[in-house]
Amino acid sequence: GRDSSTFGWTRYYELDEIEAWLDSIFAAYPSVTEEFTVGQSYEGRRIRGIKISHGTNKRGIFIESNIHAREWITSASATYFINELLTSQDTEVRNLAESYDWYIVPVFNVDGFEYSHTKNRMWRKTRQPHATNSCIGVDGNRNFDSHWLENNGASSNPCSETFAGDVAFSEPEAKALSEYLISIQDKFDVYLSFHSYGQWLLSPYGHSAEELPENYDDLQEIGTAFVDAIQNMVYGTTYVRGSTATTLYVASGSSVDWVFNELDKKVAYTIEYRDTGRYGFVLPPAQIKPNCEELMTGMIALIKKTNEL
Ligand code: ING
Ligand code: ZN
Repeated sequence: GRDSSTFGWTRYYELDEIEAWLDSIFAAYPSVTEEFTVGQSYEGRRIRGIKISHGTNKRGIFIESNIHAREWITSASATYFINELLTSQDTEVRNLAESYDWYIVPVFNVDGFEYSHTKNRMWRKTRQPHATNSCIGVDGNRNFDSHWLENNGASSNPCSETFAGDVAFSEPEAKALSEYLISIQDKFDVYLSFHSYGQWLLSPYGHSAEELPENYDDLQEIGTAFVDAIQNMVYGTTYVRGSTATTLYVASGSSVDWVFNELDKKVAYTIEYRDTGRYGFVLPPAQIKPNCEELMTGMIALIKKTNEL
């Protein structure tokens, strides 16, 4: 329902419901939350974010979620994570909440997300029409200006699901996020991009399987901590960690590669949530909570290991 007091994690919500819940969060936690605006989508929606901060000058962690419209588990995970940071009594979660400034964008591709709820459940891209082709939308995670359209992992065909756009940052959403991230670049040093599905924790690079980043070993070690922590939970869910291009596929122009390469944020990951293909993008609502519990456990381990290295 529209009443945000009934919000939970036993079903998926539409954009207006998520936004109403966000408003209720800002109202309930005025001293530790702050709203920010990334920018405007093609269709004119505001791309909203929440900053959660328990004091000044904490290091920041940025979470971008639902860049791909049909990956509904990602915004459910982001709202769960926000709720945990604000309400959990668990020592490790409180420590996470109070030791960092959190910047979280629960629904980044707002136009596509709305379209996936109202018209086409399997929609992935943005919703900006092409100038000359009747196909609509760009893959937001191929539109960033880092090795843009460099290889076969991104397409120059407007009808492709991985269309990179006619130029880098052709999409107002990607352009706005890049500008927002530049504006706060000295305030954060960890970047996470939420996707589904496949149960992977993916580090840079996406653009090349031949080239590995200089801190690859550290990224692998942090990844192992995340994967092991989740494996040891009662659900026994197996995640696999590795570089994006060597573990999943080559894909250039992603937000994570751009943040890693252009903003020099050397702890940057893509999380690919449940499952491994049985339900795929249409993950049953009964799996939302288990998936989110795995995120909490994995995140605690990931941040802990990042601080050790
Ligand atoms: N997967 C990501 C995609 O954009 C990815 C994988 C991550 C590619 C980071 C490149 C860089 O294709 C999904 N499921 O969207
Ligand atoms: Zn995705």
